[in-house]
Amino acid sequence: MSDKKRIFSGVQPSGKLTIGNYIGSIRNWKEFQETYECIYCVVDMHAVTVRQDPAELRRRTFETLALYIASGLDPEKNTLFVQSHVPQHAQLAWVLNCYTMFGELSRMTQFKDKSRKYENNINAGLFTYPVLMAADILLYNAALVPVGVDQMQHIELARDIANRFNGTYSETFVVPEGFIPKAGAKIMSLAEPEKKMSKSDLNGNASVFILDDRDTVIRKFRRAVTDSDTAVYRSPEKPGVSNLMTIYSAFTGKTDEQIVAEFDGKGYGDFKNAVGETVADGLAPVREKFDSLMADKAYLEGVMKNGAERASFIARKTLSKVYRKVGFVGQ
Ligand code: ATP
Ligand code: LTN
Repeated sequence: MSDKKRIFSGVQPSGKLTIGNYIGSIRNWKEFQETYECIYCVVDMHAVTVRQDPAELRRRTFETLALYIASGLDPEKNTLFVQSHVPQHAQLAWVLNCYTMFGELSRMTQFKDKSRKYENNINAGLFTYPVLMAADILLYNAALVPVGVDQMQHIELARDIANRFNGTYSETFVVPEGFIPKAGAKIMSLAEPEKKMSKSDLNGNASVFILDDRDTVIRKFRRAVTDSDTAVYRSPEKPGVSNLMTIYSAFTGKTDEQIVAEFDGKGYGDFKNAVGETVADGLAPVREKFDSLMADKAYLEGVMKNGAERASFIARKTLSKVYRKVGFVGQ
């Protein structure tokens, strides 16, 4: 076993992944593969906190794994696996539930948002979602958790749970840190730029999906909501344009000054076209790789199986330590 620090992160297979997921999360993960021991999970158990069609969930689980690989994660260098394949996640989550307060969970903004959105299905899993997430992270003693900014509150809670457990017993868990990308930690909706771009948005023009074809990507950017001005610059009064600048910068590496200079005197039409074409070009190789991976299910199954074996090795050790500390009789 290496003595590199560990990284853990995950994405729910709950819909088509957006460029928000890509820029804020997955595409940054490959940078860690040489310096950390990286574990990336497809969190299917989190996905069922919202109703899922079973056949679709199964297909999206494969798709999410394929997107991890297509985005540059090498399955030899990273442990890639599916959450439900490693039962220790649920087992640790149960124990951690007993070290998490009702009040803490009630304050989670994601729970409040999702309760509003799915008012007919405010189930207990939706409420304890952050505890399962804490279990994901603590099971592997991950030091760093790369996520978009919306997940920071959950990571803070995972830290509190780890500290509480460590304080009650003795040093058991590594207390994890969140890692937010410098740029693009929160990509906003193209239709309502005050809202986060989300894979479950019901408005088809709000989100650009990683697997959208070229014409669709360009069309969605052309329709992006901006404002009545024409000048391209970043400002709190221009959330739509600012968001497009963030996306353009994420795909080109250009600074705000360079973008402002590039579109000086050109207007929004040219700017939106340039963003659309750049994003479409940037996503094309990911889509190609994705298509070839999806054509080989057996390969993906092999990656999952191998990943689950590697993950289980660590997970079993942590869980048995926890069971011992809380006083369960060993077998
Ligand atoms: P849902 O709409 O189903 O809640 P989501 O699009 O928010 O899903 P998640 O699976 O919850 O996606 O998140 C996966 C990762 O992508 C997380 O690290 C999250 O922080 C990041 N992420 C999600 N949306 C964005 C966004 N708009 N900008 C930046 N990062 C994002
Ligand atoms: N809740 C996360 C997905 C997730 C996760 C994790 C991320 C589940 N478990 C552990 C990082 C580490 C989200 O992105 N919505």
